[in-house]
Amino acid sequence: MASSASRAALSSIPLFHEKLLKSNRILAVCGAGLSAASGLPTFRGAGGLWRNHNAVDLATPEAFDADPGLVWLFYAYRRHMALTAKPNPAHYALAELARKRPGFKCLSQNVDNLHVRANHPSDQLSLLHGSLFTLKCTTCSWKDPYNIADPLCPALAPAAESNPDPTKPLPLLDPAQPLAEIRESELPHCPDCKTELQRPGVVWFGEMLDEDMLDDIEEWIEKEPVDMVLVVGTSSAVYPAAGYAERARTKGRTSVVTVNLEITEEDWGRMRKGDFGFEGDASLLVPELLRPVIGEVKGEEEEEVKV
Ligand code: BV8
Ligand code: ZN
Repeated sequence: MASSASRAALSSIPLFHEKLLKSNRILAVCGAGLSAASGLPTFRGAGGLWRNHNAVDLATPEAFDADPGLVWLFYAYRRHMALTAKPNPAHYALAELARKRPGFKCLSQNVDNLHVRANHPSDQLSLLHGSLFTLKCTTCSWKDPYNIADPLCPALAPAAESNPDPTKPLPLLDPAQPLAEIRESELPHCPDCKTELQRPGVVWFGEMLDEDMLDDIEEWIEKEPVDMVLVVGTSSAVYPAAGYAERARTKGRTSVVTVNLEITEEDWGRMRKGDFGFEGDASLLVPELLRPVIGEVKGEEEEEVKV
């Protein structure tokens, strides 16, 4: 159990800045909490339920096979939300850190494309679980790397509707409101093999992550000791993402830094000497924590996304 003295050290911004200024090899592992301030729901808490479905249950090949219309409506809704959202100062701060620290690599579990829209250098960004805006064939190798059509097709138009009456839940989200049945023939099909359905280019539970990306990350971690790991807005419950912070730790050298709205007693108890914990909103904390290296974060203009 971290004593109050050590708790003070664990959450000392001046001590953190001292370590940051000496850190060249920095890894970040980000989750849904990073995009919370952009208005996107997280998986735990209220955002974890879509209609009366657990988001995690819909993010599986089994759910797609069972009801592709429902799963496509779920993803079409998240595409719409992510398109109408904007990167927040934490996304821009991490992008600026990448420009200022060539030894910085950002691993993100988020599929909302906000890192890319915040101009995060692509060679220092690994989107572990893919993107809502990549489309794939369920069967052949056809892929559309960047598609922001909203709605994607007429049958998915309910997901792109804005809420007529903000005092009431969006009908689409109201489990009491039955959903119009969507026939498979109405869903987007692969332009190559024509017969098979398109699917969102995200990694579903039980599916492997991209091998080349995993090898690239392993190589990066192996190359040299890591000075700091920033664990931002994640419940660290999904693997392999949740394993990277400790995987990158070199005893006595690496500071693991937790930035989260809620840091549990257990989390504090797991921290080691030289680690840090900062409790609060990532969009406020990350720019402040990185200021000695990145300066003031300006809400930069979004550049056209280049694929
Ligand atoms: C795989 C894309 C090989 C789709 C996602 C080892 C042990 C146990 C299980 C496994 C294991 N290895 C593999 C598994 C199985 C499984 C897994 O990890 N299961 C878990 C549930 C135990 N992993 C897989 O299936 C992976 N594939 O391993 O393949 C294989 C295959 C079969 C069998 C063995 C091996 C694929 C996992 C990827 C799944 N796809 N997303 C989509 O998005 O729809 S995961 C998805 O959920 C997200 O990408 C993310 O990863 C996760 C949600 O977690 P977070 O992002 O952290 O969000 P959460 O809401 O949980 O937490 C938010 C946090 O933010 C909270 O802490 C909160 O306090 C904080 N917060 C909130 N607001 C703020 C904030 N912080 C700061 N500021 C704020 N404002
Ligand atoms: Zn195909």
